[in-house]
Amino acid sequence: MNGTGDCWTEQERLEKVDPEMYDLIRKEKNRQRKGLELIASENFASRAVLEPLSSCLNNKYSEGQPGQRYYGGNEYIDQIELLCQKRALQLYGLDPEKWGVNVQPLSGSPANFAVYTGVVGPHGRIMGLDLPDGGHLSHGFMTSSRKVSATSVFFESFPYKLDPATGLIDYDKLAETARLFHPQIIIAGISCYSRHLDYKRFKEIADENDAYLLADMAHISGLVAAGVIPSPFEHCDIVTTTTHKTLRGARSGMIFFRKGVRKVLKNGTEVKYDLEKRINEAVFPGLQGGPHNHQIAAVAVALREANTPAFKTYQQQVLVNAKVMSKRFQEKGFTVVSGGTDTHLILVDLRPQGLDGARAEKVLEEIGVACNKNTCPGDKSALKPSGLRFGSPALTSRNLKATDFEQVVDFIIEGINLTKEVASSCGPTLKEFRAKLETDEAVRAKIQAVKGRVEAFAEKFPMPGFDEL
Ligand code: DSN
Repeated sequence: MNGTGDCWTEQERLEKVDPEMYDLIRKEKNRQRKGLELIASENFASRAVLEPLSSCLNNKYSEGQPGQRYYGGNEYIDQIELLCQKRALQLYGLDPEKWGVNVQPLSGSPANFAVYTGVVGPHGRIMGLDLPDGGHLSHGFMTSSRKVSATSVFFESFPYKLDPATGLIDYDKLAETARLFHPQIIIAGISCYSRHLDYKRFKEIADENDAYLLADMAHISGLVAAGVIPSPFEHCDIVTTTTHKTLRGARSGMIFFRKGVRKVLKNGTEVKYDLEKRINEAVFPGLQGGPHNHQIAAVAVALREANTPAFKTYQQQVLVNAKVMSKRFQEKGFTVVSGGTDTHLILVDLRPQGLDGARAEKVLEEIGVACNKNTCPGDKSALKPSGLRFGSPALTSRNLKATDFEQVVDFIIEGINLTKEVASSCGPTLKEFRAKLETDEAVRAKIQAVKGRVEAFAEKFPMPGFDEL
């Protein structure tokens, strides 16, 4: 069945038309089911969310806004996009008189680029958390030798950082640097930072510089929707998000922007926000062509799912499970950056173990645990990260509870111990490490043994959205 309820004939099915691709997708499905998915930005969407993605909506062009399209035949597409907008505003408790939303960005990076393009234009000044400190590429990342992200090529970026002693954002330093850099946008957003953001403090710093405050809530948008962590909407002018992380929707992006009065000058004059037109026009025709209507419909389904008591219960469990992971690691002698977590993610610093993230990530992948290497505060290069980032959203969607997460951490620690064993018996380079890992028979046997137990454990849990294999 596809998203419209039509049945395919046997001959039309992917399995018959393209067995090679069918086989690869089947293998990926198998990997997802048999493994432990701990990448903090991933999740498992429901069957209802996946259905519109393979529907007739894929076929339609609809450049423009609902009611003002450059193509005919958009009667139902308009209704779909308006429904998605309405649900987005409702979910976050936003008054349509004071907030608008654009649901067309293809994902988070394009959403951020559109905001900078529309609001500050070429060479406008932006300040975001540095990537090695937990920020995102699209917050203006550059190094001393290279402008890595296009957001640092087309806009002038200056980072703020963590206090390496605490692993927490150094707001005082941000305020001091902002006074020198005069940013036009300050970005309160993260890719790997496990503590609540102080939006009030961010707003004070933005106001002092007459800058807009942009929250990139991509990682936490599901937690915000459920009301289990502080919301950025009270203090921010613009909020961007992806829709497939904690929000558990289809891969896409959204930009929320304020409308109405921005500030009142000393002489009583009201200054109005003028974000709506600038942001909408930056998305289209500025940066994108036709919106991905199948994604927008699937996001709308996810927004409906997110507006339920069950979703709130899910997000509460996401927080519990992340805390359980953090505590278990600490009890077993590991260092968790910032000493814990307020959200869905944790960052484990492997420097005290004498290890780095790349080697451990590789071994964990081999035993069926998916996570990612990540920089820790004080790391000199994003290319040699010292830590591992873990998140609880995906496995919580598979109904793992606190005790299950303790078992998950124990598997990870087995993997880290194996990493130590291999690292201590080979040469110092990553190449030598990989060679030993891939060819040493005793090491292979140990990996297969742990992998077998990981798979047996993972297969006990339901997998949302998937047909049986
Ligand atoms: N790739 C996402 C993450 O892992 O945080 C952000 O884009």
